[in-house]
Amino acid sequence: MRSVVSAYIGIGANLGDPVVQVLQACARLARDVPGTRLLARSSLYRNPPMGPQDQPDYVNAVARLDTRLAPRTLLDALQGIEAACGRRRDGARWGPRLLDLDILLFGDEVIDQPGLRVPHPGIAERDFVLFPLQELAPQLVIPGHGSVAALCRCMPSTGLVAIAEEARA
Ligand code: PH2
Ligand code: MG
Ligand code: MG
Repeated sequence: MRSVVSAYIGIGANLGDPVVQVLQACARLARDVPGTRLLARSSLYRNPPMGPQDQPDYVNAVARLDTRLAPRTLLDALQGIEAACGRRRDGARWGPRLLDLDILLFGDEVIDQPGLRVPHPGIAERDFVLFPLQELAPQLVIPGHGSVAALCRCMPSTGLVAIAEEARA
C-alpha cells in the first residue's frame, strides 16, 4: 500500500449556486474518496473570472487531503465528484463550470503526464489559488517556485472577496 501523502486541491465553481457547489464538493471529498481524509479547507473567495469575461464570478477554495491513492487514481476520483456535481466536460477552455477540482500539489512530486501536471501549471500566477492555499500552508514550498507566502507577497492586489459563511446559515 502507498504511504500517506498530503495533496492540495483547488476547488472552483461559477454556475448554479457556486457556494453550494463548493461546499458539496468538500462534503464529497470528505466522504467519497477511498484511502483519503479531508484535513482542512480554506475560506471561500468570490472573484472575477480569469479568461473569458462574459461568464459569472467564480467561488474558489483550496482543500488539504491526506491520501494513500496514486495521483492518477486521485484525479479519477476528483473527476467522479465533478461528474456527480453535474459537470459536463464539453465546455470551452476556461469557460463557465458547475465544478472544477484540480490537483494543485501532491506531496513534493513533480508529474508531467497527459492530463496530469503537478504542481498545477497555473499555481504561481493565480491569486484565487495562492491566497486560499496561504490560509492552509503559508510555509509550503511549491517545487520550482518557492514558498506560498513569498508568492503571495509578490501578487498584485486582487479582486478576491472572502465569503462570510455564517451570514448564509
Ligand atoms: N477556472 C477556470 C477559468 N477561470 N477564473 C477564476 N476566477 N477561478 C477559476 O477557478 C477559474 C477561472 C478554468 O479552470
Ligand atoms: Mg481549473
Ligand atoms: Mg480542472
